[in-house]
Order: sequence, then C-alpha cells, then structure tokens
Amino acid sequence: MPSLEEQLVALKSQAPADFTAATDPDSLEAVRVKYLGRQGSLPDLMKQLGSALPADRARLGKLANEAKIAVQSAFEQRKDDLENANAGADAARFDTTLPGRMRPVGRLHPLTQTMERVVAIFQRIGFTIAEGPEIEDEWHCFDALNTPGDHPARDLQDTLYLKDGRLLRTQTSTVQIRVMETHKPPIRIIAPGRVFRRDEVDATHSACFHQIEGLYVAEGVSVADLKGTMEFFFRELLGPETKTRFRPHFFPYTEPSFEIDFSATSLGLKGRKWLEIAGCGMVDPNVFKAVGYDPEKFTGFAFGMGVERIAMILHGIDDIRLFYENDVRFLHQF
Ligand code: 2U9
Repeated sequence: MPSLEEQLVALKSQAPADFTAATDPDSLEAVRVKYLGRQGSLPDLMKQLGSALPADRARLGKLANEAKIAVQSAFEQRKDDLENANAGADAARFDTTLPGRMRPVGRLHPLTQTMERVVAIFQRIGFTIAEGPEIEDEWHCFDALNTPGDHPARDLQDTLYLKDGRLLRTQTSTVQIRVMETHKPPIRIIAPGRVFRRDEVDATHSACFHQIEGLYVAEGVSVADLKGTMEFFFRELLGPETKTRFRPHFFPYTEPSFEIDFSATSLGLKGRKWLEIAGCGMVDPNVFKAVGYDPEKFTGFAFGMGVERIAMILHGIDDIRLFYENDVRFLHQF
C-alpha cells in the first residue's frame, strides 16, 4: 500500500493527464467524479491527512493543498478548452459568406397611397384635413345637406340604418356640416374617409368605399374659383396635359352642380375621349341656413370623389374588389 505522500504525488501528476485525455463533456464529468466527487480520491486523501503523524502533518498538508489546486485547475482548464472547441465548431458551421435572409418589406395599401396623394395636392393650396364619425344621424347626413325626407338616398334600400335610427354615413359631407356648425367662415377643408352604401357588390360597387370631399366657404367664392381649383387639382393628379369638362348635374346640396369628366392621353381610356371622375357644385343656400351661416354673405364650393375610382383610373384596375381581398400578388404592384 503506497504511503499518503506517494499517493498525493501520484495524484498530482496523474489527474492533469486524465483530465487532458477527456474529449467530451461526459468523459470530463467521469474524471471529475473520480477525483473531486464525494467518494473521489482527493476528498479521500484529505480525510487520511487527519490521521497523519504530527511531525509529517505540515509537509503532507502542503503537498495535499498543491495536489488539490493541480486537480481543480486541470479540471477548469479542460472544461474551458472543451467549451471553446464547441463554440469553434458552431462558428465553423455558420457560413458568414451566405447572403442574409430578406424580410419582405411592407408598403401602404394602394387606396391609402391614392388618398395621401390627393390630400397632399389640396394641402398645398391651403386645405386642411377634417375628420368625423362613421356612425352618423339623419341630420348631419341628410337634413342639413338639403336632402328631403322622401329623397331616394334616405331609403332603407340605399342606406344602412342602425336599430336606434342612426346610420352609417353615405358620404363624408357630414364632416363638413360638423365643421360649419362649430366654425365661422372662411373654411377650406378636405374630408377623406370611409363611407357606406347598401349596394350590391360587383366590379364597380362596394358597400364600403372611400371618399374625399372638399369645401371652401368665404365671401365672394364663385364658380370660377371652383373650376380653377378642380382644373389645377386634376392636372396635378393626372398630368399637365389633362383636360377637364364640367357637365351640368343635380345634387341636393349644391346649386349649380356639375359632374367632372377628364381627358388625358397618358391614361388608357379604352377608346373613350372623356371619363367621369368627380362631382362638384356651389353650396346650396339651404345648407348654409341649416348650419346658421348667412347665405347672402357667404358663398362656397364643394366637391367629392371616390378614392377607389381614382385609384382604378390611375392604375388601370378594372375590379374594385381587388382592393379588399388583400392578395399580396395584387398589393405588391403598388
Ligand atoms: C357640403 C355641401 C356640399 C360634396 C359633393 C359631389 C358633388 C359628388 C360623388 C363623387 C363620387 C360621390 O364618391 S362618389 O360616389 N360626389 O359628386 N360631392 S358635391 O358636396 C358637399 C359637401 C358638403 C356641406
């Protein structure tokens, strides 16, 4: 049986060699248990130290301490080496020369893009954006807009009513009424937003669509201002060569009223010379009376256009339903 001293010397030289021989976490753990575990050789030799002769104790104690440090540092060193080698292997598997994974970049919906384009043009000539609720009452949607109780637009067939008598706005003119009720002229606003009609859905109709309406009220506003503003707007939107034509029409809230056609060589009009694009007119004096404006003092013009229709004309789209299907093959084209 070797002496305690011989065992300590052997341990000091053998343990580092055993740790170095371990090549994976499992064999390293086995070597750790062999030397440092509760039943391992180091704790065992430490225990024997207690029964050594007092004359040998200091020398053996020093030797035991050196053995312990040697075993522990050999273990730590090997553990670090194996971990680093693993990290190196992971890094070798990761090919830094591969191109990165491209994330698809989103974009604004074509209707939002169209709306922003239209609004930006009017903002340049002094119009500000006004907004209002989509659930409205009959006063703001019809009565204040000079639309009598027996007008077909008010029919259950055309308008979506709630059980309590309120309704989903059929046009954004409700916003202009609200602004006039709370503000004095001059007023120069644009009202973009969602509107609702009880329409059968087909290639050109949707029960929910978007409008942009505008209103300018001040002293001395004339049809010439209306025409000039509309001509400017459509040249900005459709190109400098664009021509506009004003056809007499009827709307309850404007008098006189016009439908606006445009002609532009840059856009495919499918053989037709003129295409209807918006409506407009001089605000009816009854509308001014409804909001408490003096129709003898103030005049104004108003206009309205469908955002879907504008986007369809700009991009040559022939079916309104494409805007709502959210098919990325369609959306990615804009
Ligand atoms: C007030 C007074 C008058 C807004 C107007 C039109 C003519 C018009 C249509 C275009 C296509 C609706 O989306 S569409 O179907 N709109 O033709 N809108 S004048 O007139 C107003 C608005 C507010 C106080």
